[in-house]
Amino acid sequence: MDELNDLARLEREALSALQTATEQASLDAWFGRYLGRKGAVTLAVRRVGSLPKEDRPAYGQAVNQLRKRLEAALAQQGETIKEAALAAEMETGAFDPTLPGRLPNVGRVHLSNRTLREIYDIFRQLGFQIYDAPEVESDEYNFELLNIPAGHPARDMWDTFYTTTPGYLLRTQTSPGQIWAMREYAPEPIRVILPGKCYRYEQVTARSEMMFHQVEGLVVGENITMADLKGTIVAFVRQMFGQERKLRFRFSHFPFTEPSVEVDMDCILCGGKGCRVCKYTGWLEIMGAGMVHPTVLRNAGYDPEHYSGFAFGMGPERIAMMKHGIDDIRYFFSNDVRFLSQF
Ligand code: FA5
Repeated sequence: MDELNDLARLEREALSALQTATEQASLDAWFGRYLGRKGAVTLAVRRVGSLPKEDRPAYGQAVNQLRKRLEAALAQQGETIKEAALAAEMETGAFDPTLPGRLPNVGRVHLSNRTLREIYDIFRQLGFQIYDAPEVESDEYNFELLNIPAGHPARDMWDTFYTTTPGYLLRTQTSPGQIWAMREYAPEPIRVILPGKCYRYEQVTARSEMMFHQVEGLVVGENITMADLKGTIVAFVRQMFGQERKLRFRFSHFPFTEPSVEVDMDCILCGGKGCRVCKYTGWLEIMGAGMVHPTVLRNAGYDPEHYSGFAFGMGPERIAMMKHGIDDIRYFFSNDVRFLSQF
C-alpha cells in the first residue's frame, strides 16, 4: 500500500525537521506544520475515508501510531531544549543555584503583646499571678464600686463606648478587675496583675488611642503599705528600663486610691537633662498608683480595719513607646507591616 510508504516518509521528514528545532518558537511552527489543524499528519488521518474499505483498518492504525510517536518526540525535544537553556544559563552565571531560597513571609508577635509578655515575666518573678477580667463591664464595676458614683466629675475623664444593653459599657480602665479579683479571693491575700484592652471615647492623638492596653496591679493583705507599693514599682521599672533608672512619686488623685500618686521615671533618652521626648522636663510619666481606697476594699469584701492594699495601672503601648523611641501611638493599630516588622 503506497499510502503506508507515504506515512513512513512523512515520519522521517517530520523527525528530521524536529531535530533542527532548537527553540520554543520553532517547536510551535513544527507543531503547526505536522500536528496542527491543517498539519500533514491531520491531513493524512483524513485520507482514511478515500481508501478502499479493506485498507482502512491497517492505515488507520498506522497513522494513529505515527501521530503518537510524533507527539512523544515533540515532548522529548521540548525537554531537551529546556535543559539546554538551563545549562546555558548556568554556564553564563545568570542562574546561581547556591543562592538561598526565598523565605515565606512569617508573622511575629505584635509589639503590644511582646511588651505585655515582658511585663508578665517581671511580675512573675515578683510573685504575681495574672487575673483575667471582662472587657465589657457594667457601670457598677467600672465606676460605682470604684468610688465613682453617677455625676462624679471623674467620669468626665473616662468617657467610653456604651453597649445597647443599658448599664453596660466597654471598660475605660483595668481597675474594675480589682473588684472581680477581690470578690473572688476575699478575705485571702492577693497579688495579681490584670492585663487587657481598655476603651475611651476621646480624641485620637500621637499619645492617645481609642483602644489601648493597660496592666493593673493589685496587692491586698495585712500590713501592706506605701513602702511595698514603691518597692514593687521600683523593682519593675529597673528591670524593664535599666537598673540606673530614677523614680519620682507625685501626689495625684484617683477616686479608688488614697493616697494616690503618679509615677515618673527619668527620661531614658536624655537621662533627665531634658529633650523633645520628655518635653524638656527630664521626666516621663509611666503609671498611676495608690493605696486601695477603704470604700473600694469594703465594696469588694475586705474589712479596711484589718486589710490594706495597693494598686497601679500602666499603659504598655506608652511603655513600648519609651523603650523603643516610638513617637506616635497610632502606629500600633494601623497595621502597617513596615512598622510591625521592626519589632
Ligand atoms: C487610670 O486608668 C487608672 N485606672 C490607673 C490607676 C490604677 C491608678 C490603679 C491608681 C490605681 P489613667 O487614666 O492615667 O489612669 O491611665 C493609666 C495609663 O493608661 C496611662 O498612664 C497611659 O499609659 C494609659 N492610657 C490612658 N489613656 C490612654 C489612651 N487614650 N491611649 C493610650 N494609653 C492610654
